[in-house]
Amino acid sequence: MIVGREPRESLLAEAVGPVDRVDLFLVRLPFVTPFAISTAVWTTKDAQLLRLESGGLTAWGECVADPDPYYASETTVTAGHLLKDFLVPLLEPDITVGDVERSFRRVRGNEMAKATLENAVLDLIAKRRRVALHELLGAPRKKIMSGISIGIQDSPGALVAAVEDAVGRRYHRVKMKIQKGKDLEYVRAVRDRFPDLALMVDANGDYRLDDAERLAALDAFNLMMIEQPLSYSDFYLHSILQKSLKTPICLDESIHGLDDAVAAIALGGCRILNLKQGRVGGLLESMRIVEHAAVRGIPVWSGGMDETGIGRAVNIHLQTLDGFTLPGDTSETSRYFHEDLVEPPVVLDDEGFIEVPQGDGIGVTVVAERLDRLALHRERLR
Ligand code: OSB
Ligand code: MG
Repeated sequence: MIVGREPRESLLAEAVGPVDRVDLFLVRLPFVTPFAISTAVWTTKDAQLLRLESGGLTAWGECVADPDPYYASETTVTAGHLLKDFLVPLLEPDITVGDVERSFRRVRGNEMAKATLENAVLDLIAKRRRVALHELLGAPRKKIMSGISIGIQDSPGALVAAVEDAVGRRYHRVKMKIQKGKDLEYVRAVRDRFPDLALMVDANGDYRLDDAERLAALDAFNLMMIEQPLSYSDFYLHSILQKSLKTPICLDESIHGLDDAVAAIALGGCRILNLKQGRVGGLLESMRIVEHAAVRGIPVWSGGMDETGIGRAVNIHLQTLDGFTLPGDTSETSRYFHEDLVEPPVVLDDEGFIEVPQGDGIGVTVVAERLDRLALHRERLR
């Protein structure tokens, strides 16, 4: 396995170097169609972007926090506050990547804000070394698998139509969002139409342990997994629920770092992990989780947060690591946005695979004119 300790240790020892200028942008990109989960409906993607400038190089980090606390407790505003007042001030010229992580430990929680700065620092270091981000992480170039997350629809018929479209585009697996009452009938409609489709559901915590029987009824549909059926902060009740389900439970919201992954796996609270690098504080912590899960035989896949092309590129580079054994929530750009911030867009090849962007660092370029037009707010931090 290439994913090992050595590249990470040389990476941890690398100096961040002088950063000449730091800017924070709040952008808003309209979605092609609204995206509904059990707790929220989003019509736009709002994101904080952090830009570092150093020795003629420009590096980016995208924060995955939403404008509301309906998926996670962090929001665009809290992340902006943490970056401006606590995290960016820690960037001293002589600190190393390892020092950045260590200095972050004093700041409790706020993993999404931390990941934003870490992403930008790693993009900068990769660009300075003139390597792609995946090389910096120690993984060889490869195509990655695609997957699509389909929001809650108004009727089973509308859902089947959306799944038909996804299958036609050759996505490797389809995830459908469910909530209490919009579950069995919807899953049955999709399963009847596509008996062999790699299919899973995501409840975003809409159920309680009392609903165990209703959830067990999903066992009849040969789902790959049920993602986050119970509370966003729980592993223990998930471990009880898992005992009464044949379908594997996958945790998303509950996992904020390696310690959570260790505990959830040890308890039997999940048999699969959705790893969102932004939710666990960045790429370095993601690498630790991937290694730990691999040793425990727990499959890992990369989740998504409907990112712009910046965060999407990071997720793609990350998935070149061994240990990402299942298709993730990485879809083509055109399913989210008519116009993204970056070039080139993500596309699927005719077998549904995604190429890692070419070029140094994240390998995509932010189009200045689009950034100007789509920014709601900008602030120079240094
Ligand atoms: O629960 O995985 C989730 C998007 C926003 C917030 C939470 C989730 C999602 C997705 C979409 O499922 C994943 C994507 O296409 O990026
Ligand atoms: Mg989820």
